[in-house]
Amino acid sequence: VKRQLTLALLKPDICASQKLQVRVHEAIEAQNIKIVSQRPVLWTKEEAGAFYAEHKGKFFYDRLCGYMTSGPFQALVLSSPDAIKEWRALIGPTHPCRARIHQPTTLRALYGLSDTRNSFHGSDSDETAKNEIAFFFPELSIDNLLKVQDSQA
Ligand code: YYY
Ligand code: MG
Repeated sequence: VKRQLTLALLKPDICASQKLQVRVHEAIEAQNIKIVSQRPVLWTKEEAGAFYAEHKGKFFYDRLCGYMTSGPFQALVLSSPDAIKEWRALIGPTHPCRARIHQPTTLRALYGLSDTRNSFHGSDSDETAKNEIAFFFPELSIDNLLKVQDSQA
């Protein structure tokens, strides 16, 4: 089975609680999604701005960068046959209040706090997944990882 990689972030509010972080890892593994690599991150404003460059100028940009620099968070590389879609399906819609109405079992419905403090990030395409994995894990070779994953699957 061919596997796909995606980049997930467990944002600062999740990582403020060891218990929550463990619960989220369990939810990921319960979907048969593998956690291939993980690392703690603490961002400067500049790093937040570089990652969220596509949102510069939007009304929520400053509060988004403020949130993402408010404390340590966790970056994960996830692997499954359809990792990008599966992880975004597991986290649910961007806005936790909407998630609670329409998709109440998703992670943002369960743990998200507000439009900005929505607890999770997931890459939205193959191209962005590659770039975002390289952003947080520059030492990883994505091609090698995929080869290993495919031979294990
Ligand atoms: O991909 P996703 O995270 O679901 O949403 P995006 O539209 O890419 O926005 C990125 C990020 O920006 C979102 O996770 C929270 C924040 N944000 C916000 O603070 N307020 C909004 N109205 C929309 C997005
Ligand atoms: Mg997005």
